[in-house]
Amino acid sequence: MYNLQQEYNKYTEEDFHVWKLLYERQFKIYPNRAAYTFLKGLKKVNFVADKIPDFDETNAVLKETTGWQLEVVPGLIPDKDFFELLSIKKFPATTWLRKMEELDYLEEPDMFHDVFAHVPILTNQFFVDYLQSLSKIALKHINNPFAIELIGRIYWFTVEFGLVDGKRGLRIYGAGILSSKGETLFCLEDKAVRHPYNVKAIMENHYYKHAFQDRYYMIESYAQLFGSIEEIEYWLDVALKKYPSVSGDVTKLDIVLD
Ligand code: HBI
Ligand code: FE
Repeated sequence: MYNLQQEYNKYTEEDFHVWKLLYERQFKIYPNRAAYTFLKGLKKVNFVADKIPDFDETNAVLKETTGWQLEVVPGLIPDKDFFELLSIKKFPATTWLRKMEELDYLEEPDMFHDVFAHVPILTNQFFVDYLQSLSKIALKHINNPFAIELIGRIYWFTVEFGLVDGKRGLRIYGAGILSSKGETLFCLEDKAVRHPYNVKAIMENHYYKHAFQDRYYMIESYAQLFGSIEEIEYWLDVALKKYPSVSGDVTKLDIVLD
């Protein structure tokens, strides 16, 4: 699709320094915060502080684990391309790293977000089956911005900002949190608002891209996530029937589904 390669020999001293800094800063606050499945996956894909991951090596591990592969993309890509790649078990990933002055926040996801934070959980079969199934629902409605917004909310509150409250206690699996020091600390504090995973509630309310989330949703397991695909299709159909012709900025739209 994009026909891009990771050009490993082009990484600079600063790139390696940024990777190491971000890796160690996150790893230090992960105990009792990052999900067990994420930490297990991090070991499996063999990400370390002193080495920017080589996609060929990462792809070899993913191939033999869940069969997924990393697909190099230049940055944010259109929803159609994004979901098409996920539907064929390819995870879109950038290969460039933020600069030192962007350490704490950057507009677009860089490789630290796409790879360090998103990739380890691609070793979990329930999670990748959920991701692939969700992308297939999106492709069925790819020309309906309202439907894509609702699916985008589900993606946002699971893949990017999801929490899991399993047998080991409350932990983080969402990549948008795991790649951010501030939100990794904030989301588990008492002042953060947390609800049990709820497909209807997630679809009904808009979200903010550039601030800590004003609510988080907790799954009990990745099996529950994969098991919620039918419910996602159900509530999406309810929404499309109740709001047959939505126009304007859907990203700020709050709806009522029952
Ligand atoms: N493109 N590269 C990239 N990475 C993303 O996470 C991404 C994207 N395009 C669209 C998108 N995410 C969101 O709109 C998803 O909800 C589809
Ligand atoms: Fe992301």
